[in-house]
Amino acid sequence: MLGNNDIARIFEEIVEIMELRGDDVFRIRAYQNAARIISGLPEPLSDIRARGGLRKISGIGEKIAAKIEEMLDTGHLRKHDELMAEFPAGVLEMMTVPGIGPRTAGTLYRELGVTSIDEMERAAREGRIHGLRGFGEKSEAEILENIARLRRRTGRIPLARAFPLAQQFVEGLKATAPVRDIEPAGSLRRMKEDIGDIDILVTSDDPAAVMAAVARLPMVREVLLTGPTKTSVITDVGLQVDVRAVEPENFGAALQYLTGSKAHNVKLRTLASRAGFKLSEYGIFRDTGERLGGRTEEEMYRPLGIAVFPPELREDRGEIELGLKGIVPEFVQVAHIRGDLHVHTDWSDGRATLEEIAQAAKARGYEYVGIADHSAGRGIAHGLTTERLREQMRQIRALNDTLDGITLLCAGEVDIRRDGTLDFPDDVLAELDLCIASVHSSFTLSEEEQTARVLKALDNPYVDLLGHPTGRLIGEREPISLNIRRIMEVAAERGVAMEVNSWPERLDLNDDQILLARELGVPLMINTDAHAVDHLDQIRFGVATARRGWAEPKDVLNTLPLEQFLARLRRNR
Ligand code: DGT
Ligand code: CA
Ligand code: CA
Ligand code: ZN
Repeated sequence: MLGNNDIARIFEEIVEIMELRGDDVFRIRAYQNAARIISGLPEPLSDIRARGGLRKISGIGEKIAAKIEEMLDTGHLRKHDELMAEFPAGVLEMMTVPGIGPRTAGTLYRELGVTSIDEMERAAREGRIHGLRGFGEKSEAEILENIARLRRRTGRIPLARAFPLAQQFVEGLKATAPVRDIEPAGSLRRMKEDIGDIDILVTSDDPAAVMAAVARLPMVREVLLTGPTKTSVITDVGLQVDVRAVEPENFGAALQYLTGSKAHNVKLRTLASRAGFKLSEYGIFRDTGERLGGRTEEEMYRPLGIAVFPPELREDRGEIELGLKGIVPEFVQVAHIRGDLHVHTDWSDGRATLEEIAQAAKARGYEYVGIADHSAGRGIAHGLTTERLREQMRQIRALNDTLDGITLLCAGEVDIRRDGTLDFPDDVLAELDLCIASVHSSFTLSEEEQTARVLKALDNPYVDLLGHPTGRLIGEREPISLNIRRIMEVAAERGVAMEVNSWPERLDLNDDQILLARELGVPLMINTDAHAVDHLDQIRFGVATARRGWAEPKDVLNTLPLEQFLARLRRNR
């Protein structure tokens, strides 16, 4: 059963293809109006039809009404299918490039056989466009420039950058518009590591006022579209934000729908329809049309006998099956974390002093915090020599005597050299409370060499934790080639923990790898890799990633009280 959004989208695609074909503008306009009207309707088209109201919607004529009926009955539209078959899908996508309208896209397709943005870029680079009628060298250069602009605009953004932006929207709208409920949905609510666009859902007594307020927010650079219940904007960092207003009694339904993921929704809807229910962004219904709920997310799942899983886990990785049994495990939360073990200070490349870190950790309710400055092999990071590390350990132990309610641990982030040996001698490693071993160089070794290198490091009996195991930097550096399963098997066997590094560009291990680590019995630690006091708050991104990997408190060593935590370290086992 298609919802209003689906039907509006189909009409929008018809408009795009008719424009490509050069069809009559008046015929096109009918579809354009239909899409706009439908996306603004407060009620499902199926309901409107059921009470005979389809043809009474202002602006919807007989022809459009019949097409809506066809879509409601069959799930698709013949005319749409036929039109879609006329052009490769990539040609439609070409029109998402700023400045590329249907006329340009159509010409490039017909004259040069160009069927995608990539091919369009290549044609412009090779100078094949400026010979065509109506195209000069200037328009060719503009095409390249606009493709680059689009790439910047549609590039996915790391969660940690999108997250504060969403908060600014929420705070900004609360301050300037009459919002009641307001909640980010989509991939941001699921805390996915990168975000395509931000989806925000609101209820209000005056949705139009909220829509107007969205366009006035200071971080908005461009308004893409604005209507009575939906506004889409581009922010100054190039990220799109969609704000939708819904009726309060539909809030849970819309939140559930817009949180997704798509895979979770598709599975849920299939299951629902087999059991004689229908789910949409307007609520949960029986086949007879009776509405069972939709004010809260809980109301959407309860009639199906499925327990509600936290948003981070809604990726169709087994949560629906487990929810059907009524089981929702308790997943790790920030409040479970009793200490951050990977913190840099001004002894190496960090900014804060030992005292500042101790106080900041205590203020966050921690019991312990691990000072993990770099070893000397990492020239760029003012790494510690053996002598300096011993001096730091003396100071930490002296400081602990003066501290109340927080314990500093002597950790150390020792470099794994290219040959797998470590940067500090064993007798120094033995004096630490805990040792983190990390790769910071030779990122391009083959999988065989890289795996052997890390396994060699795990041979050292003092290595308690493998730091940011894959070394990836999201959007900057690929993960090193590792046989991660092999590494995990060895880590599990020896009781070496693996890190969930919360640094926004790292999130390393990632969610999939955390799932694997749990399956293989590898203990985890969630740390921030903080280089300043404020970075300690980034723990939330590591915790969210761990939740996406289904981690429970028992899987995460630094949820344990100090004594038990120390007892679980490899060196003390
Ligand atoms: P993003 O924006 O690419 O980071 O990822 P999402 O998950 O935020 O995706 P988005 O913004 O395209 O759509 C928001 C939610 O809407 C998505 O999580 C689930 C729902 N949704 C989107 N497309 C479909 C669909 O075709 N079927 C169903 N059932 N739900 C969909
Ligand atoms: Ca989204
Ligand atoms: Ca979206
Ligand atoms: Zn590191």
